[in-house]
This record gives sequence, C-alpha cells and structure tokens, in this order.
Amino acid sequence: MPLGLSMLFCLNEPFAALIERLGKVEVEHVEIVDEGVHALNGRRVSLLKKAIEARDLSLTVHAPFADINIASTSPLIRRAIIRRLKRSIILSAQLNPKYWVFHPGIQSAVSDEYPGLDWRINLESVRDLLKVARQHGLEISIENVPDPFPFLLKRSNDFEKFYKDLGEDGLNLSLTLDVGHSNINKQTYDFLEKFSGRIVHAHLHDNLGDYDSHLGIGFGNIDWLRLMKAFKKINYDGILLVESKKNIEESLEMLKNLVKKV
Ligand SMILES: [Mn+2]
Repeated sequence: MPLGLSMLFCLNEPFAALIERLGKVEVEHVEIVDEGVHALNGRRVSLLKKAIEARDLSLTVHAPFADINIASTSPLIRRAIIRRLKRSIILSAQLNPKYWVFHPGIQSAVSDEYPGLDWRINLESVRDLLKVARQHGLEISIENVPDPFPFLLKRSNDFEKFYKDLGEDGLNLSLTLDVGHSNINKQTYDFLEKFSGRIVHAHLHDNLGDYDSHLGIGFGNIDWLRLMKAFKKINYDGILLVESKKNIEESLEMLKNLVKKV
C-alpha cells in the first residue's frame, strides 16, 4: 500500500510554492487540488506536468469543492457548477491522473417542498460527469463526506441506495473512502465491509469525531492500526493518501511505521 500526499495542506500558499514542494515531497503519489489559488489552467497544467515527470510521481486530482453542489435545484446555478467541473475534468485529463475525486451533492433548502428532487439531480449530474470523463479518458471517483453538512451521501446505506439508483452507469464509478469523514459518522468499517470491491482510493486524516478538522495521523481518535489491518484484510491495493492539513511529516512517518506492522 503506497503512501501519497494531498497538497491540500498548502492550498493557502501561492501556486509557485506548490510546484516547489512537488520537487521535494517524500512520497510516490500526490493529489493536486483544483481549487483556490491552485485552480488548474493551461499554464499551470504544463508546470505541473513538468514537476510531476521530473519526480516520476503518480497523481490524482481533487475536483473543485468550494461552492460546488452538483445537486443544486436551480437550473442556472447547476449549469455553472457542471461547467466548472467539466473544465476541471478536461484540464485534469491532460495530467493523466489515476482518478479525479469529487464530492456528492448537497441537500437543497427546498427539499421539504420537493422531496427527492435533489437526489434525482445528484444522479443526473453524476451521469453527466461520467459521460464527460469517458470522453476524455478520465476515471472519476466519488468520495464520502461528513456531518454536519447536509450532503446527500454520508453513510454507507446512502451509497448503497445511490449505486442501486445509478444502475449500470455506476459500474464505472468507484468510491474514494475518506476515513476522517467516515470517522465522524462512525461508518468506516461499514464502508470497508460493504464496498470492499469499490474502494480504489483512500483519504487519510484524523479528527476527534466532532468535526472535520483534518488533523495529522495519530492526532485524533482514529485507531490507525485497526484501520490498516482492515485495509489489508480487503486486499486494498490503492494509495494511502494523507489528507491532513497539519503535521504532515509526522503523519507520513506514522503511516510508514503502521504499514510495516500489518
Ligand atoms: Mn477527502
């Protein structure tokens, strides 16, 4: 189980600093975040390409997530959101990543008035994204997200219903298990049991079970040894990607030792 690092922790630094960091990371895989001052454009894609090739890094891209709700019940706003995500898919495809990871939609403020509408729009948007991704030869992967945000897909049974409703279209849609998020919803082991064949990528960060604090590995209440054993048990062969915002070096060190133990 190779280790990776999300560049989320330096999203507050200029793009040039990201490139500099890519020259020094001590992992074989990185996740680029298409957001904020690191948002992809043509120039940045070519700079990233150079940096990644120089280090022979493998790559994933995290889709934009700020102000993004693929289940928006406003047609005009949804159109803008899908446009933003399509741009991300097209630019990401040039980097040839293993996956493009995105978040599910968020419940609408008019959910009570139109029950099920946001759920249907979420499905429709996922189908749109799958189609664009296929056209550009990109594999996309959906991530579980936590409380207290009103996301449509948080618990393992939400995902069961989601994949059932998606039907055949869902065969090409893998799951990225975010263990920090699932820790908040106490769902980690349900996901690992029910979706062992779907989980292809994992986001690792810690918290105290209270909120999505993205702490360093070992700085919250997750039992990491138990978790690594569970990944091993399902023969997980994806990347163990550190997505902490602090204590990056300690997190990688801790994970390296854990992987040796299992
Ligand atoms: Mn995540």
